[in-house]
Amino acid sequence: MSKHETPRDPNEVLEEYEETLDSVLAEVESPDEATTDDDISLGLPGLSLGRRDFMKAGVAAGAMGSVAGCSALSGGDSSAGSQSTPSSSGASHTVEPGEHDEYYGFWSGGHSGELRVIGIPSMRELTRIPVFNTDCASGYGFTDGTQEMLEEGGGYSWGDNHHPNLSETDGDYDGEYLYVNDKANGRIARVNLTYFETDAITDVPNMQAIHGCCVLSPDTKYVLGNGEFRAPLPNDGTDAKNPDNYTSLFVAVDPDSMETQWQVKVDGNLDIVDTGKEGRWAISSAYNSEEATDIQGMTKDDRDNVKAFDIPAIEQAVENGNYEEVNGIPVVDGTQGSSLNQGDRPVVKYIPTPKSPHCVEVGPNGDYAFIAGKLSPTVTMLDLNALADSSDPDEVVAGRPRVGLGPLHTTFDGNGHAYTSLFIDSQTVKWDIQAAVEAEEGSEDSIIEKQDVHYNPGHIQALEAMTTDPDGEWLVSLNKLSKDRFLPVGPIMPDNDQLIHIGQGEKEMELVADHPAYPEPHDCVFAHKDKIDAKKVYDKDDYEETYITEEDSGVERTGENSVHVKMTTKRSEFGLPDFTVQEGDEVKLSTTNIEGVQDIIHGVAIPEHDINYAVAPQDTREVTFTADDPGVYWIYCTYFCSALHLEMRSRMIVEPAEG
Ligand code: CUK
Ligand code: CUA
Repeated sequence: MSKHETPRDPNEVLEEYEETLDSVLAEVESPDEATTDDDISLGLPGLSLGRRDFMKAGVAAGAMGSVAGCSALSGGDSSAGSQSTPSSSGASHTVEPGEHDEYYGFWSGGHSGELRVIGIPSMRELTRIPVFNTDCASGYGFTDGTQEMLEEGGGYSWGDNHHPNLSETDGDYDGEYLYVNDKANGRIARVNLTYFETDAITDVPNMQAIHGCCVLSPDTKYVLGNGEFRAPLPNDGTDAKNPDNYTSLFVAVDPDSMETQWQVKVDGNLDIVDTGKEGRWAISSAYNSEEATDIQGMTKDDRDNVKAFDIPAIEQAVENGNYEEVNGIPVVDGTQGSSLNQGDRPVVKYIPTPKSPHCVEVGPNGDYAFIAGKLSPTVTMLDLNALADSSDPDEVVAGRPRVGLGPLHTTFDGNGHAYTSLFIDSQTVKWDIQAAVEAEEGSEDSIIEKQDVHYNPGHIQALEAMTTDPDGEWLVSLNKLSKDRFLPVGPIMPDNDQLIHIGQGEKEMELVADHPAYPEPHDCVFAHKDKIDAKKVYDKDDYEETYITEEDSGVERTGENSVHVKMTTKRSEFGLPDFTVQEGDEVKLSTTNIEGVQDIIHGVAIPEHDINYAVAPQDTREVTFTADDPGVYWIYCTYFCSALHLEMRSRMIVEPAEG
């Protein structure tokens, strides 16, 4: 059934909204918060909404739906499937067989620890890049270099990546690197976009959760990270039971060396971070200014302090020696009482903002930071140009439109519009930035339209929205719940990434596709395909490993109990049909794929030794293992490389130790 067929009865729509609200309430249960006839509690202390507010939101959106004839209130009946839907605007996201997408999308994979590369507008998954996880298809985490990198990067077997960021030059993507945080273990990783592989992981000292993560515009001077969890500093057991002495840190990591440069300690929690376009301000959202350790305490106050980090002022403090060194890292005191915050150039400005605000996105021209209220139905716009001279909310708050319930993230089309995800309303709201500046605080005047999404969106992202020059056209809503949108696949359901056509902002939003996502993307970032130069064959000059030729293939004894086995791979044979080692030998196996042809990958699997890895054309990979048990072990190729792929084998013979 087409979503444009029958306009719906407004009463029915209101009823549906009531039901949605009830189910939200059931999910956020809180037995002590009584629900009265007049007030609806979301089970979060300090937050209650008049039932009338809720009705009003429904009616307003309903009116818009009937006037514009759009799908704003079509609710669950939208027929947009994972195939292309013929659309009234003529927007098609179909990419014909053999054609390429226009944009790369880089999706964080949440607690799967990986990144996913998705083509826009087709939404086809192109590849996955293991980052904090291990991956047996590529051998990431099993080969010598990658295993060491994970080991030195903390030795954890998983991570929780949320915020992928592309490196910038002059405020635009330069296609070199992608940086992503590990919220779980306080790490930042770098992905090389020439080969689409993780090449560095930094385990940042003194921090448990690095949640917000961004690069400092316009030239990626630092990768910045927000410590979310407060803990004693140093966290060595001293003062463990006294939350008054816990602290949160903000960190700057060098994008080349990936070494931690400095940290700033602040009051309250940090959450998400984005920077202005001039390299001075990093704005962090925050919750728990109450510095509590439970949910009641964390949500008690009506306002939390958004923090504006003055990067040059912090650098100056470090240079002047105004820091305390903790675990080798200079930690600058950015708490409210710090002497560094008393003069006319404080290192951190505190700006009270309603209420447990979740996100920060700086708009395209760098004038405003948009801070979504989460527990307040508003987005607060900070005037970054006014920030240098004041942190008085009356002077730096440029606008505060009321956008709807549960605003979490905002994105931009580059033509004066902002799009905010509404977690509780399950909508994307499009609004006019200038109108919001001119309107009263709390006004809905700037709202242009609302589009239902399914369901409960977190991040939304439009094409190149984080650059100085967004491209518009497509927007993706990353919805946390899919509920009834897909065939049931057991109780752990996929998320639902929805593609919405926005044009250049002149059009009505149109929902075009649903795409299930494995748990759990949080954020994504898009780059035009021309900005990324992905190589199809390795350049051996880029690597230090010794390239192995067919003549090099052989076994070299390197010690009483160690051997170095070198062999090539090509269609359809390993450089050694067999090789012999002694029981107990430590075997270092180096393999080079000597193919020069793109897309001919060979895999090296050694049964019963827990080894499998891929070698791409012109690449060399190494593994080290112990040959514990005497016997014959067939080594076979795991990538279907030729008609004689099954015959592509070698034998490792492990001779019993003497005596
Ligand atoms: S957070 Cu997940 S929905 Cu890490 Cu950007 Cu807002
Ligand atoms: Cu080489 Cu299959």
